[in-house]
Amino acid sequence: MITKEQINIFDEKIRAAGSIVICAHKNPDGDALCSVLALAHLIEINYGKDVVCIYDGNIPDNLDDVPLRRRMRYFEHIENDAPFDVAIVLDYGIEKNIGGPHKFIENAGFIIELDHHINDEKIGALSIDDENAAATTEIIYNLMVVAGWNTDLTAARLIMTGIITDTGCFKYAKRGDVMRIAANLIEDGVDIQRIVNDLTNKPRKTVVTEAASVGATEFFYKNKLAIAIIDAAQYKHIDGRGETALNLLGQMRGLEYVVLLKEQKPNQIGVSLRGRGHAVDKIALALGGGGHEYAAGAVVYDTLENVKKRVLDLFKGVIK
Ligand SMILES: [Mn+2]
Repeated sequence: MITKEQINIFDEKIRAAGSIVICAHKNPDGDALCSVLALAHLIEINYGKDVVCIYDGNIPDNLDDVPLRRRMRYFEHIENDAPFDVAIVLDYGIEKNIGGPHKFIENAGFIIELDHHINDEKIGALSIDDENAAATTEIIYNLMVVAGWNTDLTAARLIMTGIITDTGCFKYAKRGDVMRIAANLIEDGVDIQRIVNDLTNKPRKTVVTEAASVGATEFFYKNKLAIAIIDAAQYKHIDGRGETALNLLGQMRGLEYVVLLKEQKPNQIGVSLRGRGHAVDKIALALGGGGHEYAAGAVVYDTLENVKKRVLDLFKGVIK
């Protein structure tokens, strides 16, 4: 529930701001990127303010066709002469996920956060969080409605892209609310098929590399756990999390858990975890990461071999 008081503070801070910056977590996914762009766009059309949209890491190629994508600026290209009056942090989970933009946040005059991750240490002086929201763009939609903002098709497409990303195209939707929002967005003119086509438009190398890693997958614990590996040489061909590999393995009969280990650099392993009706968030936490119940991840600073051993040990206690 977004309260009148939250809206009033948001309104007052944005009206008074001479400069506004927005960011989300490092290596933004569809929800992180689209929340940044949707909120920046809505602030611009409703308050007439310029908003600086920044990111750290890499934006996956499959988000190239997202509306306003070109507005995203790499944080190191920002000249920070004076601190921003207002910083807005979206979809970030925990503070260290923010990455490079953190320096602009901590200097800012006022910090606002909108997030759907479980997080007890909030960075925002104003927190418009909702752990039940399926996506951060769902919170932005609710803010827009409660505040009575003007909107347009660009904002609607961005909000829908965030929802489609974080619900795995509605597969993980747990509440009717997100479906009702999606229904409203369709009536406002959003074309779901076009968004899904744009999001699944990957380079050949990416698909072939991810498929090869699926082909070499190892299975453990009576074939309930799959571990696929993308080594350093393959990593440069994939883009983002390795969704193609995760989705393909996620279709396998009898499988309960999917793990994808990505050797991002020597001794830096990205771990993506998916549970098929089984929770993986606690395993991600044990690895120093986080995420959602059935889709979570971590980055572990160790060798591929050691990380694989740790993952196997953690699942040993979980799989019956
Ligand atoms: Mn999200």
